[in-house]
Amino acid sequence: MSFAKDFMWGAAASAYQVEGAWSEDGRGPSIWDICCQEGGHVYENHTGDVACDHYHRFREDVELMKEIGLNAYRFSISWSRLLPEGTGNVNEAGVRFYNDLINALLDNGIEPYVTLFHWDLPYALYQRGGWMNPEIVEWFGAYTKLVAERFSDRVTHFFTLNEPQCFIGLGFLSGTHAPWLCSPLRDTFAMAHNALKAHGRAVQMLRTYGKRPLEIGYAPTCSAACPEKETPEDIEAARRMMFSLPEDLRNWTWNVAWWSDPVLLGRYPEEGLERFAPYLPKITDEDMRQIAEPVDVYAQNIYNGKCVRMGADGKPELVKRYIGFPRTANGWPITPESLYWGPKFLYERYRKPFYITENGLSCHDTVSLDGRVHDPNRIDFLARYLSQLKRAAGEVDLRGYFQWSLMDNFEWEKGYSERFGLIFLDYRTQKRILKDSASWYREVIRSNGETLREA
Ligand code: GCO
Repeated sequence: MSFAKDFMWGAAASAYQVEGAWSEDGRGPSIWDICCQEGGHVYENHTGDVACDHYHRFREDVELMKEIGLNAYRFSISWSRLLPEGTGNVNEAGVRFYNDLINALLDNGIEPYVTLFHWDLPYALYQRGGWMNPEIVEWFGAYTKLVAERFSDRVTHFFTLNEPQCFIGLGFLSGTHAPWLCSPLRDTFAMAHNALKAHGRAVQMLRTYGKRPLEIGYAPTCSAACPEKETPEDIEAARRMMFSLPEDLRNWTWNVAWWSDPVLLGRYPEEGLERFAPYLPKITDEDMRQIAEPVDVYAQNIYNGKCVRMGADGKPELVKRYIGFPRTANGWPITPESLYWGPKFLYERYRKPFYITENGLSCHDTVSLDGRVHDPNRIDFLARYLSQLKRAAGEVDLRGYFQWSLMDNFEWEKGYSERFGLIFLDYRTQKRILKDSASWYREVIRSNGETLREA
């Protein structure tokens, strides 16, 4: 099997994780700025105040993207860099930064893919209720209108939200992400519904104010369900597990269907409407119409998956991982088949052209005596996963793949302790070093995946 001739090979990053310049040139604070600066939650109290200083070094970084041979770069816009209070006054210096970044990408033949929201909610809006306040739908709409007016003459590809499972689930259920809250269940369902409505409002604004035909998508995340054996029974068991809802309500956000059925199918899953009924906000037909504003593509961040077989009772059951199962530096399981079964099941259900918007791993990367960064584990991981994705290319309308991440960066509550990049960052000097995996990835891109083994 081969990837399509126009398949996009990219890498991804996000504003708070790489830009730094947290209060420079008029940028307003986000909840991550405030919640990190107060200390007490992030590894060694790291913050994104400086991060990779991408705000000042983006031209060098675009040169490195070109050296790697990327033909796409997925980045997010800092809402509070454009609108310091989240609404109202526009920070023209912020607009200038993103215009310069977009122009540098296009000048180097790299297609910009913009994520509108990658978790860095303007703190001023958080103070006004944030995702709990239904007004956020229009706040996000107005922000999107500004982005469309200023950038859609050159940017064609937009993803509205990155991983609502995380910014609601980790921020407000487990409390392991900013603003570190363990909110009442009903609040988290209300926030989730507002977030999905905000997604729909953003689609409407991009359609109305876009300056060219746009390709609009959405980037949730999942742990893909993979059959233990490729038998009809185990495949059916995995398919059912893939779209099931968690039993444990305190972990309810970790699912696919509650977040994607409304966007792609126009309805919440029946099972959830029944089980979650005591905690749900008022849901109107107008809400569902807005949430289901048609998108052009669907996407998913997939790092790993779970192994599933059909139980003797006719119900899907998880297969326990064997002792010594391979894991990445941050302990995530290595499951290459998740990049076949995930896209396969998601495409089967939602029938939209599909992107992998994030995939990659953290490694214990260091600079070796020869001054280079050898990361054989990343090369092996990517070779295995991309071979599986290539297998999916025969069944799924695959449009592109974004490696997480372009460069080592601020890994949320883990601070700078995890290294996911194709580019090594020496944070003392901001020196960038292309890792061996960057050179390996360049050959994969040049061959459009032909150098990859058949899965
Ligand atoms: C996510 C986020 C990224 C993370 C990456 C590694 O998927 O959690 O989109 O911002 O940094 O996935 O955890």
